[in-house]
Amino acid sequence: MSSRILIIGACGQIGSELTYKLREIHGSENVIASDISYNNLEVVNSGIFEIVDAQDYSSILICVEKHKIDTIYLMAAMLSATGEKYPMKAWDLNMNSLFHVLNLAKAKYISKVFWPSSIAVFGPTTPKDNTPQHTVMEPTTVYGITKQVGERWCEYYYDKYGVDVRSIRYPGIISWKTMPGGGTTDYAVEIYHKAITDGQYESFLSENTELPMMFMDDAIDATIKLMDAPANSLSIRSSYNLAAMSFTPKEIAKEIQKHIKDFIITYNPDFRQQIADSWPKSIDDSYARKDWGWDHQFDLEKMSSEMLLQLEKKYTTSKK
Ligand code: AKB
Repeated sequence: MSSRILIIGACGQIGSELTYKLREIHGSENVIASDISYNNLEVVNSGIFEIVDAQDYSSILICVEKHKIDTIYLMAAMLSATGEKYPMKAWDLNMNSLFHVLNLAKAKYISKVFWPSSIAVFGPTTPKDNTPQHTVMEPTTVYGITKQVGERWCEYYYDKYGVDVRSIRYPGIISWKTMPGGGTTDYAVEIYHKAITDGQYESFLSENTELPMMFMDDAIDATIKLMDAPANSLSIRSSYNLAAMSFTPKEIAKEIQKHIKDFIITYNPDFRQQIADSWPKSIDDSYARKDWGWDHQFDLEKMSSEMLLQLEKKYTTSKK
């Protein structure tokens, strides 16, 4: 029998692409997309869509019962930059939604949960290079605090109640279909759009700020691999470190210039610089590679070619 899947936060950057991929694998009728509003019409019109408020237990439960859901991907969250502007809202959204889904699993309405964590769980006291799976974690953003606390609760629900919850610490995710919103790594998506539309980009991070990043196809592949892995192969029930590449604004600009010769980058760091400075430069993801066979496909060069090709097509079609 195919899984019956609910994606909460399906209109967002990762949720939207996860919806498309899971529908390819499990069939459109088995994958229900949901969000708080109809803010991504491509997703809304692509299959079954429900309005679900991630902060309202009964809103999720009604949808779970109506569609006989057994697996939830909880993709709704407030990210690092927006979280600093609205600390209590970030805390409420990120924590309430997680508790609701974990409690649904504890009460056996569903049997499996995916919940994304982030490199934001790390802080200024964490070793910056090749950051290990188990290390000092003193996050300084509200978003990072919610992710670190969330990881502890995931492990707790697994240990105490046998809840099959699985998680990845995503690095910055780069994609061309849906824009990210409110993150510190968003510059690495904006830069490709601006390269095509304006031939220039003003970076809100300084030129040598190195951060761990990943192309969307790899992020989706990792998520599905982790969810498909046999439960007894998983040694981490908090959240897995995951890596593909690391680069700086200067390095990504250089790569873009190979395709768009006259592309210009300027730097005007804002409050997000401090957030980026608190995060690792690179990640050791050997547990993910050993436990469930993780391997990335995209480096900076391959990702840049794909981003520019797809965005070029997208902007040309939208002009017609
Ligand atoms: C952010 O920048 O807040 C996110 C993340 C690294 O989790 N992209």
